[in-house]
Amino acid sequence: MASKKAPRSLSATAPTPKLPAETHQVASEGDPNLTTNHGLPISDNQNSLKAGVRGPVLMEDFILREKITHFDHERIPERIVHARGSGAHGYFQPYESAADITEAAFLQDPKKKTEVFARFSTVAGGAGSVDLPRDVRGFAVKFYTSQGNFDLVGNNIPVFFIQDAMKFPDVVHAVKMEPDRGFPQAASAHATFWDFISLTPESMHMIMWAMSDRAIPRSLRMIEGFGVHTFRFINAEGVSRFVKFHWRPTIGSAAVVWDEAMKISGADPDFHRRDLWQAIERGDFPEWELGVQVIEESQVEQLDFDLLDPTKLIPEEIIPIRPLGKMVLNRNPDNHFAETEQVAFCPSHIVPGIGFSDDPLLQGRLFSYLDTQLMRLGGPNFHQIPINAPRCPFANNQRDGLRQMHVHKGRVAYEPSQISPPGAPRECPVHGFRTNPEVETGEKIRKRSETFADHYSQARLFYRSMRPPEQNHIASALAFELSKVEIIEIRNRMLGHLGHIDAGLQETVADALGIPLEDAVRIKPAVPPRDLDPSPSLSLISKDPHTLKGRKAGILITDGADPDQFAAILAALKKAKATVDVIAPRIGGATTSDGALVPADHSLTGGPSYFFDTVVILAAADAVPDLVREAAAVNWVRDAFGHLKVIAYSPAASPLIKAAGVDPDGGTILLDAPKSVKTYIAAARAGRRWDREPTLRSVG
Ligand code: HDE
Repeated sequence: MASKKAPRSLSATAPTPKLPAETHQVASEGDPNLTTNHGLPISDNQNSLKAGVRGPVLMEDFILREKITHFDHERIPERIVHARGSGAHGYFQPYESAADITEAAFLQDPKKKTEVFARFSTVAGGAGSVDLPRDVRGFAVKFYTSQGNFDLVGNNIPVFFIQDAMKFPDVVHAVKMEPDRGFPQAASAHATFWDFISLTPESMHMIMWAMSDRAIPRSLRMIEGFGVHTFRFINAEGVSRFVKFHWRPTIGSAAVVWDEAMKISGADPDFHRRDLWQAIERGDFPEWELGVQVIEESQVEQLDFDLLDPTKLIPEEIIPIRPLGKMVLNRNPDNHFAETEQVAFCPSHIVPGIGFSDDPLLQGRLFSYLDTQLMRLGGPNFHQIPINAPRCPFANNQRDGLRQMHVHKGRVAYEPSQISPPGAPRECPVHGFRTNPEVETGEKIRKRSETFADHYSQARLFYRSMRPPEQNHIASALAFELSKVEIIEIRNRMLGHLGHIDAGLQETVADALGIPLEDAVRIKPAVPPRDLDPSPSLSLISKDPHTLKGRKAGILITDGADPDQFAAILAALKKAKATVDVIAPRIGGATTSDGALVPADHSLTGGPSYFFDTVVILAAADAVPDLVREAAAVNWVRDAFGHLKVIAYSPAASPLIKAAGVDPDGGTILLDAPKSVKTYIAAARAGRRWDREPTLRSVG
């Protein structure tokens, strides 16, 4: 901050200079002095003040005390849910005007970009937990529109565990680490979660999603996002329609397999955060298309469920998604704490043209988020933190409070006023936000609507819309999670629910758990489940775009490898738009047969094959015996095969392939001819070898 010279004398006619507008800016680059927080230049930042070089530290050391005190206060309460998040800046741009359905300013002009900040998160774990637990992912976007901030605070799953906000603290307490023992961290595989779930039939649809591959995404760049609740769009004529928000990644969605997720969590707890950061740094900007399912008021009665029930979705096959525009994330945060940690999303932040529905879960959220930010960010001025501040002008008569950063001028902080200066803030009847005028009647009552009572039909719809590998994964996930529940009655009760979803699923899980089917608790559904038409658009495998774009290949290379083969593979992968990392037995790199050094991105132990979507092994005959003896090398190949990846290998690497127990199939490509590079790329593009899975795992 540029220092200003103090006036020599102060008098009634020469008032003290006023504070510059941005007094909270940190020092600029041209001002290298290290100072205390109060501007005192510091002469020594290495040593505390002591009585003699070997003597005690003096209480007088106000510089040490200021530094340590600040440090002691560097953490704020973490979010009770969604504590671990990764964020990025970017913009949203509409494809065309959506004026026919909404007057929201940011959806009118295809030439206008609106700044956004997105934060992706896991739900159950703490801020320092891992990126790849089985969990829902938060997908929150703040649009800094010309009419104020619009926060679309969604998840990567379109439905939720519960129907009423009253149950939220319960479901969260159940999934979080158990309060007496303080574990497990970031995991739903424990008794309290399944105890609650097995007594909460409305959660069954969400459970199918949470046990599916959606809960272990390959990358944050590849998750879909959903507003979950039904919202409203209102156009300039005041016509209101219901909408459901959808985000679709333009590179498609993909997941890891469970064994990979567990291994990645150990090898790189920041797997997703790093991936997002690196993609943006290299200019490979993640993109999502925003769309809405639009439901006319007249269509509501035709739906076979209640639009206000957040445990239900509308299959795209019934109401297609209307694309609205694209979000591009093109800038990493400058500071994780200042931006990603302090960003405060509130579903109540909406703009003219968008409205709420009476979904009781949404209604509860409208209260909860403001309340949590007051606590988390220390008071009512959190909107002044740069990441939260609207980019459009904002003014009102709210004043003071903890952490007030603005120096409001004048004597009038109210309205109406005869003496307020010209330009003082006034309400705006024309452009201002107006609540959609809905007629509400009814008795005051604590009761769930009967239209919310069908808890199994859509769980069944989801399960039956999955392809066989995806169904197997759901069964495996249920068996894994329930195997961690030591209370037999809870397992048996869950089995009872599964019977209402799908008899085959119930049987597979019972078998995997080693529980006789007769032990399943008999549960009487409030409404008997129905068979709905499957929705293929819910299956990730059915929608797999078969691309290497945005995917990552790992090339394991040894000394003496063929440089031409390396160059050919590298070029082909890059042409297919994959990112490539090189792995060598040692981090110093590998020297190919022509004496050139290929630098390594990872050593063998630092770059396990589960970091990559597809792998290549380019080994020279001399180097292979060492690899075959090396557990890390054998596991590298064994894991790649076990995780259903396409593997290409030079003929000399065959003994390693054999040592890893690989049974060659269409996904193992021997690089024995120039055209085999092409074969490899085609196979890698097709993605995981689902046909291999039944040969490797009993459930999947
Ligand atoms: Fe949240 N939720 N939530 N939630 N939620 C929070 O707000 C809450 C729900 C979601 O990256 C908290 O700032 C209640 C559904 C995301 O900062 C808290 C209910 C959906 C994020 C809160 C729900 C979400 C949060 C914790 C039931 C998907 C992270 C810290 C009535 C549509 C946003 C905070 C970020 C965060 C309350 C249910 C999404 C405590 C009471 C449904 C993505 O206020």
